[in-house]
Amino acid sequence: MTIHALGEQSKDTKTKEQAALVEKHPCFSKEGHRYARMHLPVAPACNIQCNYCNRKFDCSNETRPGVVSKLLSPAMAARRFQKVKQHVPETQVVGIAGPGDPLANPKATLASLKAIAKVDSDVHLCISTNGLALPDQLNDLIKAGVKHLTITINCIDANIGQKIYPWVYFNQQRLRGRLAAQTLIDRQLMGLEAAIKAGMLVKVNTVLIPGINDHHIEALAEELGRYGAFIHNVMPLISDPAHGTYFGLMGQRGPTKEELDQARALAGQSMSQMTHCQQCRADAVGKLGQDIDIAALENAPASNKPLRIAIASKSKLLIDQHFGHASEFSTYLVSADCIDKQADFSWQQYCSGSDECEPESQQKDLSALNHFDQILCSRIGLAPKQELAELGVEVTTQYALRDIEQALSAIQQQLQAQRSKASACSVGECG
Ligand code: CLF
Ligand code: SF4
Repeated sequence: MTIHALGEQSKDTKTKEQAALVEKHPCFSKEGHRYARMHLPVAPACNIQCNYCNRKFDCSNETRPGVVSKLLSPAMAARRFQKVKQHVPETQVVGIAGPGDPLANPKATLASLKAIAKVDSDVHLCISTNGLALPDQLNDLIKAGVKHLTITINCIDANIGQKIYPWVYFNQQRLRGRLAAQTLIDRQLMGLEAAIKAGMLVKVNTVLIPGINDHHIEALAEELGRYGAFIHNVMPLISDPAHGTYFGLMGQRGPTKEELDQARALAGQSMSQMTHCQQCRADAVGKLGQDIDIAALENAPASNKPLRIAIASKSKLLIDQHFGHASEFSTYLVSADCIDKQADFSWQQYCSGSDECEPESQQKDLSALNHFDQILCSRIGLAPKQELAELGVEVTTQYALRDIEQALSAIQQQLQAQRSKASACSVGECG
């Protein structure tokens, strides 16, 4: 196995452990092209502003401009992953790359990573960040099992940086000018050093902006080499005015192919270069250059694997109990073909049982419920609902006070409808 076919300037991989990490990652190794990656669009906010970014579009650090079709909650992300894995079993990498910055959305990012690891503990977890929050969140990423990291570092000179970043939000303050750029650069380098020390495989992305950082790429790559970054990805600025970015509207052009080649050649003297980047969307799925249509996939036949459903019911006939008051759940397996009653699930109720919610009493660990796909109840508070979503469990009150049988049969009909819609598409009735 040649694991260093990363580009003309490849260097030896340092350890066997790294080799295993590189081998199946389509971005870190050209040989990883047999494998697919999946991005989870769970991170809408950002803590900096780049002049090549318009928040209506995906993060330009990792994505070509184009709206994310739909933001996902961690629970939705886990379900999408299950579906993708069934249809694209080569999916070896799950990344979070926007549409904002994953570390500016730490709760959703970490919850999504946890939910994915629960579904498949072997999948490689990958994060792409601007690096501002990295020093604070590195430990959490390591604990979550992230081993592949990308930091977008466009320069290490704040005089250049202030032309790229109009502001940086740090320590509850909006910084501007040179101070903003210096703060970001310091944090990026601090995070880079710590991540490498912790054994992560770190790629650095640099957006090449003619007249702004093109003369600086060689010095930047030298510094990245000194730190021990694994690979460098010099990407061309995309600055179509139609995208509404500051650079696009100001007429800042992107590099020509010759300029890009030259920058990569200069940077390649110090750093292995990635040259096969697709500047993908924050919701991209599939092998690089062969993205699959996620909307079509979401309409694909439901798996035969039944949904595991828990119901909060006092009467055992109706869905008539508040989630917080349930001390046991009726449980069912529901698929397009059958509804099977399972053993009741005993549970230490979440609230004290009084009519009013008492926040201080709501401290229970909900992870024992994480083997259910859905919980049906009459009411639920926002906090447990969010916490369960982060565990990959969807809670719905849409069947409140309805008959259990009717609710389960409505869910089954949805699964049947999904199945027939997908089979109609597969015989060419679409479009
Ligand atoms: Fe995604 Fe980025 Fe991970 Fe790859 S993409 S988070 S490292 S799994 Fe890859 Fe896409 Fe280029 Fe990014 S081709 S934009 S480098
Ligand atoms: Fe946009 Fe990404 Fe820059 Fe944030 S880090 S401003 S989302 S390009």
